[in-house]
Amino acid sequence: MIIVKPDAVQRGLTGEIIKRFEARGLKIIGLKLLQVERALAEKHYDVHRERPFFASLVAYITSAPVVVMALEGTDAIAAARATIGATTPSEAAPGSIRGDFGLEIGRNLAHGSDSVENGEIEVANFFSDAELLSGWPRAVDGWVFE
Ligand code: D4T
Repeated sequence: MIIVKPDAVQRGLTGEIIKRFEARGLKIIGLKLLQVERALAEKHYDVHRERPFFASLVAYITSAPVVVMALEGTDAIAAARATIGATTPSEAAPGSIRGDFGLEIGRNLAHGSDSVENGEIEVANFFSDAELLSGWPRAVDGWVFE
């Protein structure tokens, strides 16, 4: 589960960010623009509820539209998180989304699930079953997956 966060949408980086996951071979099975409501933001970041940055994190993610994306692929979690880069953009490797476009942790452009289990929970929080096209036959699959 990927979130193109409000700063990335506002900066016109949505296409650039989607492009990187697509080019890597990850398969899009869900994609939409929405404004995250406070209740969903608090649920999404529930593990950080007691942290001092929780309020600003919720304010940030609800501040403008986001683009959410459900992806499938080999080692999709590790691949997507490497494509996004380290949580603190000033420390993220050049070539990663955060390393190429960001500086501050509070404007770190994109979210990627940190486990398959959390990914499935997050996808269910953001998408209905009808909005997901798992298993659609992509023409290049045989050239991406062995
Ligand atoms: P997300 O969840 O946005 O993909 O980020 P990460 O997986 O890379 O990082 P995380 O879960 O540790 O943090 C979630 C979110 O909280 C913000 N944050 C985090 C912050 O503003 N200050 C902090 O000190 C930390 C640790 C940034 C990402």
